[in-house]
Order: sequence, then structure tokens, then C-alpha cells
Amino acid sequence: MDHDRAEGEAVGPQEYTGIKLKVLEWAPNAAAAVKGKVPSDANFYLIPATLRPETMYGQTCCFVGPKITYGLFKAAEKDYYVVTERAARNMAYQGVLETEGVFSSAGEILGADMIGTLVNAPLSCHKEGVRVLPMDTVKADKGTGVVTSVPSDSPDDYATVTDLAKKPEYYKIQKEWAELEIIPIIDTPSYGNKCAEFLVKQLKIASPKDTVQLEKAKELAYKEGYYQGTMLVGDFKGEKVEEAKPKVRQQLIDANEAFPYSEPERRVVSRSGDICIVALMDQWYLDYGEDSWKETALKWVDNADGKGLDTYTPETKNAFHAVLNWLNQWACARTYGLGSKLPWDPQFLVESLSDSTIYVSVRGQGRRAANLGTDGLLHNRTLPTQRHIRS
Ligand code: ANZ
Repeated sequence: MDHDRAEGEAVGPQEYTGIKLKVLEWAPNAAAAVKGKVPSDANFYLIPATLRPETMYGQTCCFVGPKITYGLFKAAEKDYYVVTERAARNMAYQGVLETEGVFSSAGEILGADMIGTLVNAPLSCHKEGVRVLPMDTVKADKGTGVVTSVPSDSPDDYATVTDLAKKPEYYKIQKEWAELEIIPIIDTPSYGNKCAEFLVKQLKIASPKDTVQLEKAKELAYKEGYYQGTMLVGDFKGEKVEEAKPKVRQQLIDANEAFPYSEPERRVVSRSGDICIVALMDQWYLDYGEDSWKETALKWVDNADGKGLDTYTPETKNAFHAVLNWLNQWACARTYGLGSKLPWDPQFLVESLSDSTIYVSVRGQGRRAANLGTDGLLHNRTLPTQRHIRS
């Protein structure tokens, strides 16, 4: 529950797309690190978390933090995901890993040891695979700690690959790994068809460490790409990015090359001091957003016939309007605490802000209340895909 947190009140889940970058050939140190830890015919996938699935056509490499330790987490009989333990803990409660709640790693591997690994990047125009390269600014406490690089549209990625190609010896990489062709994938009216390059040059960003300017460039690139961009490649070529984005994502998920991955958008700590995660849980909702209900309530508040709600001031009426339009599905059950049992599903208790709806409905409906779970007044339904923050 939101108010049970020591830190992170009102923080919600951030939903990413986890992309499955299959390892085609490990770098020698990585091969040594995984040897004997898993069956010899196992498949490994590096899993970058992205908010821009529509840009996957432009992947040219995959970044890891050289100092970050990654784990090998079992996702299926022969499949292991390479992510941080923090991400695996979230995944274990979202149906992503093989066994619910289990996130023990079969082995550990340092980012630096993975550099040079060849991976298959789904949808990328570089069909021969892309390399794993170092990025010092990868955050260990965000996403999976793995980042897929799209230098056509991400200023951070453009600045990093430019720097890598300038100093290959320093980074202990082969120059050509950082020089895969950058192909235009999104056209924008203000910044052209390689908006990251345009913005990095316009804002005179000289290094991946120029974080303030890069943050600014990222926001500009994101807004322009999302609202004004048009796809130049792929099945949704010619469509607006805004429309293509969910379609590309769904296509990747349907092809088993991606999956939804969520984590708290910021750090959340429970009152008992545990770091919270996002978990998939069954929940009951009061469907306040249901069209006919909403219409009836709004009509009553509008009071055109004089038989509805009379308010002293228009502000009060407006406030009712705002809340009715905002309320949608309200989680109304919880598993612990004080309260009455949910009449139609006694394993749950009535959530404290929902009792005024539920008690009144149950009492008012008398015997019909027994049917609440199916076609009753409350119009409830479980959404097993809803994601919740828990410790
Ligand atoms: C591919 C991509 C293409 C991305 C593109 C962005 C633009 P914000 O808005 O900051 O949340 N990312 C993911 N995990 C990261 C980590 N641990 N450290 C550093 N960067 C990380 O940005 C989300 C984006 O930040 C993600 O989407 C990912 O890069 C990067 F044109 O994926 B993106």
C-alpha cells in the first residue's frame, strides 16, 4: 500500500520493454566465466530495458557497465538472462523467470568481461549481430543494467559510440565494433532523420560525460521523435512514431523477442526497510471508469433537469467533474490489515478507501449482493496483468 512506505510515496511502476539479445559468441573472458555454470547447450540473452521499442531497427551495439556485476538467471529450461540481480528480483515476480519468486543466479559475470561479445539484436538492420561495448554511464540501479544502443536517435548512445571509435585502445575494443553504420530510422521535421547526431552537434556535446547537456538533448529527441516523428523503416514505415511504437512492441513480444518488464520508477522502501519491487498480483477493481456509470454520475452532477446535485459554487461542480473523469479502476482489496472481508472473495479485505462504495452497495442491494462478483452492481473484474509495487 502506498502509505505503508518509508520512502517513495506515490511512486508507480515504470514499464519497459525487455529485448532478448541472444548471445552468438561470447568474448573469451565471458566464455570462461559462464563455463560449467549452466548446461553446455544453454542459450544466453542479454536483456536491455528500453522505453523506445520503435527504435530497435537502429541498434548498432549493446552497452554494459564495465564495473557492474551481472548474474545469469534462469528464464526457461535452457534459457538464461544476463541482467543485474536487482532487475532479476523484479522479473521473478512478473512471470519472466522460470520459477515465481526465485532469482538466484547460476553464475556471475563482470561487465568488462563481456566486452566484444557478439549478440543478435532483434529487428536491427545489422543482421550479422552487434557487439557488446562499454558505457561508463550505465546505471546499476536502473532497468536491467544493460542498454541497447541506437545512435541515430539516442544522444547518449551517439556520444558514447563516437567516443569509443575515437579511443579504441583505451577502451580495449576493436574500432570497427563501434563504427557500424548508423541508419536513419525516424524522420523528424526539426532535427532531420538522425536526430541524435543533429542534437549532439547543435548542443556542442563533446563527451558522454557531458551529462547535463545530454539530458537536455535526450528530452528534445524524445519529444520530437514521439510527437513529430515518422517511421522510415520496418512494417510500420510511413506511420507516426506515436502510433507505431505500441505496434512494434507488440510485434516483438509476439515473436518472443521481447517481454514487458516493470520496476518502480524511483526507489521505494517499505516501513520494514525492504527495497520494493513491482510484482504481478491478482486484484479486484471498482470499475469507476465504466462508461454507463460515468455517464450517469456526470449527468447527475451537471444537473440539467434540476433533479441532480445542487452545488453552491461552480468550483465544487468542476471538482466533481475532474474526479469522475480521473477515476478509472480503483484497486479495492488487500490481503492484510483491519477491515471486513470482501463479500465475494473472502481471502481479501476491503481496502479502507473503498469501503464507502462497497458497504453501501452491499447493504443497498440486499440479496443481489451475493452476485457482485459476476454481474452485480460493482462490476468487478480481476486484471491479472496489473502490476503492483510490493516489498
Ligand atoms: C533504446 C533507446 C533508443 C533508448 C533511443 C533511448 C532512446 P529515461 O527516459 O532516462 O528513463 N537506459 C535504460 N537503462 C539504463 C541504465 N541502467 N543506465 C543508463 N541508461 C539506461 O531513458 C530510458 C532509456 O535509457 C532507455 O531507452 C535506455 O535507452 C536507457 F532512441 O533504449 B533506450
